[in-house]
Amino acid sequence: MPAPTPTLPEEDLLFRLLRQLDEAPDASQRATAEALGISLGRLNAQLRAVTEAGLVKVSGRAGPDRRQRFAYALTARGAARKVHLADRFLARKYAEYDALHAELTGSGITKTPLKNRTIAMLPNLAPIPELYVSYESAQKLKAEAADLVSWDLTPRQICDLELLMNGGFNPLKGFLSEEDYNGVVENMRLANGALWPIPITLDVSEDFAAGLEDGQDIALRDQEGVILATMTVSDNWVPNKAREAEKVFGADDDAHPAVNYLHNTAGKVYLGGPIVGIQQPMHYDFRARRDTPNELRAYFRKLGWRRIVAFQTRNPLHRAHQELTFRAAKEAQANLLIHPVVGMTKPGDVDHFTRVRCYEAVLDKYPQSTTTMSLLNLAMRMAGPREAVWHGLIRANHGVTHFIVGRDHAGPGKNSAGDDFYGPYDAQELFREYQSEIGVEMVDFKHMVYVQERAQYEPADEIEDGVTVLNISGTELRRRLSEGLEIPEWFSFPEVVKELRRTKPPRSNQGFTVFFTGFSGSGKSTIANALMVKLMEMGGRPVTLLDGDVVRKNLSSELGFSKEHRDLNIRRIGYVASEITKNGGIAICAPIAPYTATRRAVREEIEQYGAFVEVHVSTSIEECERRDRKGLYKLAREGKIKEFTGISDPYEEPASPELRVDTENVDVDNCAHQVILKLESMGLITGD
Ligand code: PPS
Repeated sequence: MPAPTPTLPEEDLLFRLLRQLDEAPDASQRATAEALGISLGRLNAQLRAVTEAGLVKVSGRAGPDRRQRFAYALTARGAARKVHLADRFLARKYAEYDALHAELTGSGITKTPLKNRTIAMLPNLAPIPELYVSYESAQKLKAEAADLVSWDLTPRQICDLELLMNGGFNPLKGFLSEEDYNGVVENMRLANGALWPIPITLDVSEDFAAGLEDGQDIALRDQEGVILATMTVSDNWVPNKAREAEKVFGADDDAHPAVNYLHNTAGKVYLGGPIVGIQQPMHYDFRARRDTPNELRAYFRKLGWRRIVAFQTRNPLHRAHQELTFRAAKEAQANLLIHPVVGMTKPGDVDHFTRVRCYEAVLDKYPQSTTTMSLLNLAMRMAGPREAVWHGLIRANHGVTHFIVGRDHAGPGKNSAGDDFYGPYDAQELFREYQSEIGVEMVDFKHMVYVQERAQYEPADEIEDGVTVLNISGTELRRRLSEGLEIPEWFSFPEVVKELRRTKPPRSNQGFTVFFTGFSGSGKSTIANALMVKLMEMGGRPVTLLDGDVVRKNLSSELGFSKEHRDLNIRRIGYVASEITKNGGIAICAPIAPYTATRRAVREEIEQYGAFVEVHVSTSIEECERRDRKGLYKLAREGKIKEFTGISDPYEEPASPELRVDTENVDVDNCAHQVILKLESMGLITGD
């Protein structure tokens, strides 16, 4: 007769068994049974059950004692189950805190028997569940994971994973399943009804996804190959990205940075499944300023902070921000948490190193012990209203009670028709609607302006007519910085301005890239060469020419002309140009670069460090073919060269380059001169 299928032990025993095996895998069965307070017979039955359920792995071991013949170790699934059970235990305890709180304050009728109670703690300050396993399990999992298929996480996925693992994205337990994803996209809810506005998905390539089976464990690694987590793949699907863009970001328009990312950077397939956290991503910068949700909660408990208002930011703080946050804290009778995002923000933002140095300077301007700062490794999506709700949920997980939501919170800028994606107060409205579910109270941002007569900042809507109101917009500030103009003390703190100037010297001292694009034979290389010589004559900065042909000989000799290879070629050029720009040099690039999305990616990479000047050499295909300097068009027409740009392969014309030059009616010297004039007008080169 076959042995009856063992059933899994009830929840508490299962948790204690998994914990025991995890903490003391080498203990004898007798010691394990004793630790759990059950008989050896029962333990054996339970061990069979958990082994058959794939939660525990048994391996043989030589030893004198019969009962020590086996060693037990949690599988990745067992470790995940243990974390899940611990969460459920904590959830029960929170319910008990709530009941106790309700009873003591008379705010509810729930009564919980005293014997089930544990210490009372404000709910926002009690620990929240993380997805990490113990250090010992992590060591074991790391060794086991050597055999697993690995996915190398993208920078954005690393940010997401960190917040999944440390509880910042609580209640998520992994990357979204298809059912959860659909719920989030359609109505901001997980399948179980919990509020969650932004899809947290593991996007991968089709090739990678095709090799996976349902229920397979995979290793998630950082860019150096360090294993951060394992994931049990429960879902593997091709999402409808256009739908995601419409619903989550409000429009399927590539002008939105996250929509652009969705279509042009993210993989085609999504994987979903629970995560087992092994270790946090490593950060070498500002370590003392980074806190997990539980570390922040512990900090607030230690300092006795009960009400905390958080300020989310991706920009340097100036006087208006300092005034506004200070007022918000007073209004909410709360302490203040400056909680800047240092993961990924909007392309073109001031880098986080500079910003953190600026924040540190501003921290001194608040009354002592009222304010603290912590860095959040979030990858923003710039999703406006939905993002505000998401930010609120993340802050609730970090233990805050109040959250400042301003005008155009997490706004992505203009859409491709030149209009705003969202209304200026949409974010506040959506937040207000979901406030009680988020569990954090909104403090709405007052737009602060400087009143000259009273020499102070005041909310714009409270100012009477007839006084002089001063304001400097973000664009104006950038202009003043790039042209080395004065930034008045009423606008910012001298320490902040000094930091910004250190990072962003006037444009005439920064590096930049001139990026020519156009058909083969359009004259790109000739103009680029002339430009290089003119710039070298002026002196002051090193000039490097990355010509299409030359790059293909040196950097990209193994590449052909498929879309994939062209993209790779242009990205390599972009990478080298960005390094040159970062280090203060001038890079001149002259590839065909036929695809808009790739040119845009290169632009974004370079604009972190300096200007990107796109020059479209607009010679028509007919003229290029007529000139046919290299005889390639003839060969292309004869079908002897395949995928030839303009003949048998596409060229997407730039819609709004910084400059368009026409070689059909203008000579090379004049074209190069037009570029010089453009550079002058942008402040990149000066007469001196
Ligand atoms: S791309 O698309 O930007 O990667 O192309 P690029 O690196 O600029 O290389 C273009 C030069 O390669 C020669 N060549 C071709 N061009 C286009 N299509 C096909 N199939 C092709 N095969 C060879 C051509 O001489 C280009 O040189 P330029 O300097 O543009 O005339």
